Amino acid sequence: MLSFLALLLTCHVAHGAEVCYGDLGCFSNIAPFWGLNRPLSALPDAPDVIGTKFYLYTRANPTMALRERLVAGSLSTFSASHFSTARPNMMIIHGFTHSAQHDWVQVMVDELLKKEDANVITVEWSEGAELTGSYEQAVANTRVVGAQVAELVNYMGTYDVSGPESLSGQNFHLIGHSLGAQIAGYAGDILGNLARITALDAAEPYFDGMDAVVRLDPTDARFVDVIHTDGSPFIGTLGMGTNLPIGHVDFYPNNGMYQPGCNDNVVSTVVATGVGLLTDGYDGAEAALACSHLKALDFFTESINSECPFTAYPCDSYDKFTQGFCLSCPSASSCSQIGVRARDHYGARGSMYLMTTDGANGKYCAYHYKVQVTSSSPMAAAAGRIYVTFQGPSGITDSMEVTTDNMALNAGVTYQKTVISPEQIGDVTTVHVRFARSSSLWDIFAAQYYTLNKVTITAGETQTGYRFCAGDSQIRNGETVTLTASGGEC
Ligand SMILES: [Ca+2]
Repeated sequence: MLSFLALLLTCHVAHGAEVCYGDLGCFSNIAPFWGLNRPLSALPDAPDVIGTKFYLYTRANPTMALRERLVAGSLSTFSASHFSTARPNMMIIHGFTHSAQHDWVQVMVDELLKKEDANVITVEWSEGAELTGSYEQAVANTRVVGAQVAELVNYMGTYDVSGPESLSGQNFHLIGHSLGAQIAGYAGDILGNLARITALDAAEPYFDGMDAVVRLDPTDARFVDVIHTDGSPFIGTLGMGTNLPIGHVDFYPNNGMYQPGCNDNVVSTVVATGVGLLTDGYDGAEAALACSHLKALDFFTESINSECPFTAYPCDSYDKFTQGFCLSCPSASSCSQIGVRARDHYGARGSMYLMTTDGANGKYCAYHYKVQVTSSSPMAAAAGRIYVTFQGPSGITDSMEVTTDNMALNAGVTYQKTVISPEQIGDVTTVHVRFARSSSLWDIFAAQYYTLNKVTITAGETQTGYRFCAGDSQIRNGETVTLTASGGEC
């Protein structure tokens, strides 16, 4: 295998070449744009082959039918449009096999314009990102599109309505999905003063392990926030996004590899892809094959105007996060919010974790709670599972397991977990604790009841704690005890 790779590499060294496309610059396919992690390195297609186009949406022309084409260097396209230098600028860049005409682009435009009176520009480069071409060619083409994005941003900086403006990259937020995130990186690298890049599941194949000039990295903008949703390895599991931290802040919803509601089994995913292809054509196939990869779009779009904050928490690992160890936000900048509002936590850095729902009820955002259940001491050793439901003035949660499968339940031990509720239930007033005794023969001598000392709940989003004293209640198999909030120690 290695010798085969070496042969490939040798061939490409021998065929190393360069193309130049006027003001966009010259592009070669030798190192650093070639290497072990990119054994096939194509030269980018010419701009007229890629056919990149920029379309402006504003609150005055918010639909695809009313979008206005902007051309770098063409003053008339700007003066005839609704563009205004007084507004912030956002640019949406699609990835491999997509186009600026995909439904998700219009939905994202709608939400951005609902939130803010902005210039929202969509980048169309689908002819350079076609499935009928090769991924290797689309990867190469991202460099030309990145240079074209930078060219337009620079032109907008010098475009003059009523006097000198200095718009440039300072007031720009590029939002890129998959290969579009890498395009944003190239544009930011050229501009040097770009305000922000949001990477939505940035493409992994041919980028992971490459030099920072080849891929998105924190030097490409003053603030780079990354949402990872499909970060399992491409080889073996078909994960299309990078799992590596590549921004100032990297968000890993649900651990960033497999998303709730998506199939994480390669074989059944491939079967589902075939079924999708037969029933719904390409979109059906993609919905199965790229399910987790597309969730980054859903999370970002929902975050724009969501009442639910999409809070994310710094943690050493997702395992520790699910075990309830990381729901505290000791300072204002230690936690962040996934999506548009990540900018409100400019000082927050590093890897952040959060959980979401599977979106079955139309939204993904959820509220996090750390639940701690403490057994009495002394108590007879029990075995089984513990479930907790809690409620406040605005709602009640589902029943959620605090244990992990049937386990030994010993005296004076606290079992804890991070759980989520899709609804904000307000101050927690009541907790219901249920015990399911293990029916395993191995646990035949375990106590017939579990003895509960107290329950503590901490709401991550509000950083508020609630304590519920149980007075050493004995809970038998299948029974539930209901506790109300206590003021002091138990
Ligand atoms: Ca870079």
